[in-house]
Amino acid sequence: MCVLAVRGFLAIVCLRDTDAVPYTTMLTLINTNRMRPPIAPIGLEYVAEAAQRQGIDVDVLDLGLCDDPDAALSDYFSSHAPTLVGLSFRNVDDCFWPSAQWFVSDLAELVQRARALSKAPVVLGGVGFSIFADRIVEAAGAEFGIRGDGEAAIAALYRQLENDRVFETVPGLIWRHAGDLVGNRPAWPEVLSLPTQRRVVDNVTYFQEGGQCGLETKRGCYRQCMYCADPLSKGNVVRMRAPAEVAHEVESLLAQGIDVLHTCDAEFNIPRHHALAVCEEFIRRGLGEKLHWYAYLAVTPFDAELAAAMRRAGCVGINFTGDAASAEMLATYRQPHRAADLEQAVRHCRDHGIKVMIDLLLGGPGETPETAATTIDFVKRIDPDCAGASLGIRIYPGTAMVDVVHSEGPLETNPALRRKYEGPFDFFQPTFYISQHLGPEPARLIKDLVAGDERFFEPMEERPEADATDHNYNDNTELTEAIRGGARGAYWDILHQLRAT
Ligand code: B12
Repeated sequence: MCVLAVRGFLAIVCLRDTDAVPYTTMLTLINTNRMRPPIAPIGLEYVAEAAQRQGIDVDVLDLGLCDDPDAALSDYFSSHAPTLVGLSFRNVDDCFWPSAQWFVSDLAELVQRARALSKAPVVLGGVGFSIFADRIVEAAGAEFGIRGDGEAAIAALYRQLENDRVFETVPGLIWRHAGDLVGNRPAWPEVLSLPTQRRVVDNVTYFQEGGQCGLETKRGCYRQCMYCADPLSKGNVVRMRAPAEVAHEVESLLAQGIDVLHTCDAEFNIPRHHALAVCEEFIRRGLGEKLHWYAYLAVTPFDAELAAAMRRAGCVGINFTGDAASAEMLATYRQPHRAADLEQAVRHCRDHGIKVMIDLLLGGPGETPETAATTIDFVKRIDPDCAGASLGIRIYPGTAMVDVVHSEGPLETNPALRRKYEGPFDFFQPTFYISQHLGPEPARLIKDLVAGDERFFEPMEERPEADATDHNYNDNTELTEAIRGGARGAYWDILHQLRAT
């Protein structure tokens, strides 16, 4: 393995047995995510290691850690002629109203740039990418895209490019055939095994600059929350890793000095038995004493036994997908939990010394000032450490949210729809739903309901001058600086601690 420094950062990692031989046949994987604080490209890392296990020479060019991505690309391609270039595209947009930043144009520029520097075909992949796969392949002008899990698919594509080009055999592949885009079903293998050392990406720098590193214990979600895109990118069947494999990965990260983690599962406790098994394995290996970790959880199933096991296994913070506490809005969002479950969940966290954050989704179909007040007042009373008062639902094609919006009449005249782009409505671009019943200044209304309660992360107002800070993790200077100053943990916890000082 060789590591090359690009302008002060470790940006290129080559996975080869020897550095001496000039390679012309290889797979180059590029991380395109440059948000700050930086999040390590765990998906790209799993893909790189899987390709390497299949005997493919892999380079990882990490633009997330470069001062000057353009120069890094030129430097790299001046001495490398890969067979295939893969770009990971994690965030299609920032999913945050009213900033509504969209990154597809940047990706298209990058694809152009790669094409100018290399003859290799370009394949796109990633979690955000998988939600809109066809549209992004088209918009970015790439030759290929892989929707869903990338581990098996990337090796299969690479082999087909070297051999017979039978693209129908590559899971999740999108390609051009006779001028049209065609696609295969994604690979969401039921048995999920990801043996990994976590040394392909410079996780140590990501830890220092990003405050935590990611870890997956499972993929996929069978819940049917009306707004959620996870089933589109990860499938609707839960696929679980063996707890021993997960624990081994934690040990590899600990060996690098990385001792604060965040799960990358949709919800850690679905299913509960697997969450418990992972915790028991961590406890058995004594990891709970060496590690702090945070997780996203559904509000149910959660009980004292799971809370106790999570704490003993090193969990220090849980972010619950609360959405709402009003019965009407919970039903609208298709959440199986009730307000009382939310109260129980907070109590279990308190009893077991776990910090607790409740993510709310305000402004969905049917939200009124009364339902919003019910939710906010209830959350104040049950007293979590923090609550994210997000306002506005990003509408993803292929979710039930789209059916609801269409059932409300023509898009053009629907007062609930918010966007920053011109022309016909297109949910490929960030389009948000904020119930019109919240009036002309919904963020103001929510802020009034929050009434300065510091436990809440408030929504942003549409008037740009109105907000000094926010809890958008896209280019968040406050967070980035705190992490540089030594803060570690989930971003809500870091922001919460900053407020307390
Ligand atoms: C955990 C998480 C977080 C954590 C990250 C913690 C950490 N240390 O990793 C935190 C809370 C920090 C976070 C923040 C944000 N997040 Co987030 N996050 C997730 C979550 C739950 C998991 C992502 C993940 O790592 N998955 C695990 C990896 C292994 O999977 P993967 O990346 O998909 O990779 C696989 C495939 O995609 C593919 N693949 C990946 N790369 C490549 C490359 C090639 C070439 C190929 C062929 C294949 C391929 O193969 C991989 C292995 O099979 C997802 C939702 C979800 N369930 O996936 C949202 C999600 C990715 N987040 C999202 C967003 C919007 C954000 C923020 C922008 C929010 C904000 N405004 O603050 C920030 C961005 C932060 C940043 N710097 O990038 C959105 C993106 C959707 C979109 N509209 O683009 C998602 C999908 C949630 C959602 N539905 O809204 N997030």
